Amino acid sequence: MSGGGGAKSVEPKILKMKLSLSFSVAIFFLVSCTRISPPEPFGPVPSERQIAWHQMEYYMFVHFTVNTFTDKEWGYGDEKESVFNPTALDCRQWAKTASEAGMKGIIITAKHHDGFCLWPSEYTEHSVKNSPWKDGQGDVLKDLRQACNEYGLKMGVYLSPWDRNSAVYGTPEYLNYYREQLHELLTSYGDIFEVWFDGANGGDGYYGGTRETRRIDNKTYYDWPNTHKIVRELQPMAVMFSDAGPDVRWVGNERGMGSLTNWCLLKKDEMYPGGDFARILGAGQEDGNYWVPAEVDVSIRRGWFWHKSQDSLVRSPENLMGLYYSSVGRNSNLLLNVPPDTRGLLHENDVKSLLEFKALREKEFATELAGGRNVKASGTRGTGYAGSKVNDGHPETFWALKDGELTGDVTIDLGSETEVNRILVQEYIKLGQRVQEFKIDALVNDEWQQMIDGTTIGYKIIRKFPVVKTTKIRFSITKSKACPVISNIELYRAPGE
Ligand code: FUL
Repeated sequence: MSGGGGAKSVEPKILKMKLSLSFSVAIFFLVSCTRISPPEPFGPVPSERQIAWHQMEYYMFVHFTVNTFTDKEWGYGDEKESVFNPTALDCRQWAKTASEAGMKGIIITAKHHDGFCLWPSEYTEHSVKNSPWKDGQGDVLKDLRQACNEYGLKMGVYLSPWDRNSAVYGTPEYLNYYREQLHELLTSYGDIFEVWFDGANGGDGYYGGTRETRRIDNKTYYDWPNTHKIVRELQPMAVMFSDAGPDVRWVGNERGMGSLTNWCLLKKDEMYPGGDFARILGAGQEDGNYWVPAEVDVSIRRGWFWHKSQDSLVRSPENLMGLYYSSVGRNSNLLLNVPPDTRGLLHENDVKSLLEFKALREKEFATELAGGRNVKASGTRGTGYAGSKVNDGHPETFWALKDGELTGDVTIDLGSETEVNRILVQEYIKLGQRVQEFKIDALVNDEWQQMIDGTTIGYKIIRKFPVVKTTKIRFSITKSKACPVISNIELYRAPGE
């Protein structure tokens, strides 16, 4: 009997357990079914190729051609092929330097305005094939490809539309010539990450011996849309650069100055390479209808090509650090030109400066202070979008507010008094560029002190402020086009200040 009584008292317990289990399962399903969806993308968003480009941040420009040997910046187009005779050309030295300097790729002047081709193009005699270098058997593009592969770098090409050597420049026939050359470059040298089209167009030149001035209409002559199609077809992951994109835009100056307010947006249909748009290009256009981020192209020397007289005028590591803040620190990529000399090598002074700049950068950003710290947000979209997503180290997670909530803040608790003088912030750009205005405050003796009054963010900004000893840093969005979506915040105490 007692056994029977015992069995009776166990059954309700099992029933209870079963009930509570099914309750938990129900809750679990309810929670997973009501999973909060991320904000819808707002405005133009980057393509996959543009996202890959943003992540490159810093890479090398290489200006090298007959000008290197004639001490000119713009060759007239009548230079003899025999002048191109580097004594120790070694693309591996370029790539090794780029890699050690922390760069992610190299873009080379396959052809500059003088028309001389660094590869043995089938369509002209004006190339390495008629130079004494390697008895005319050399191909700089091929050597560079191998070197980039060896050092894990991406490769890009600059094919100048203006060609002061070509007899047919200025006629419709030149377009065929230009496109055949583009075809050669995009089919013979592996994956190309960027194709660089500059805006210097027409003027005097050799032009097959006529030695005259030829003007073209920037807007119509090159029929850019059909040239762009060739790039898309042959290298779908390559971004195209020019004053007006289509994928990456010029920043509007060659001094290395990105704009503090920098929208990745542009009304590119209203623009064309070589047009008069420099004033617009720095800041981009808040109401732009395409994603066209800025690239800062600047040289480590005064000139784009190597000149002996500039060997002592190489930018210092500190100067390069300044360029880094005014480019990568301002939502732009940095394309830093380092021109090889007549040996075909990057000069020792340039290499030294680049490597010291790398060391300086490492010191500047040696210890990240926000990671893993407690973060309190003024609000959140809900589960999965908490303030703590800004310092979890995952680029794919983000803090987001509810649709329609356009302002808010996150406060990072540093745990104890800590010195800070740098902040890095990233929007989750796959959902568009949203923030119009933000502020950074530091808590000092229980009072908030404003350190930065900023505007746009985008892919990444890095901002300096005077050293502050603080327990908490507050990042506030005060104006945004749509609910803000912030994927990353980092804090640093850079030395020496
Ligand atoms: C410009 C050219 O005219 C310069 O020589 C240099 O190549 C610079 C990067 O682009 O359009």
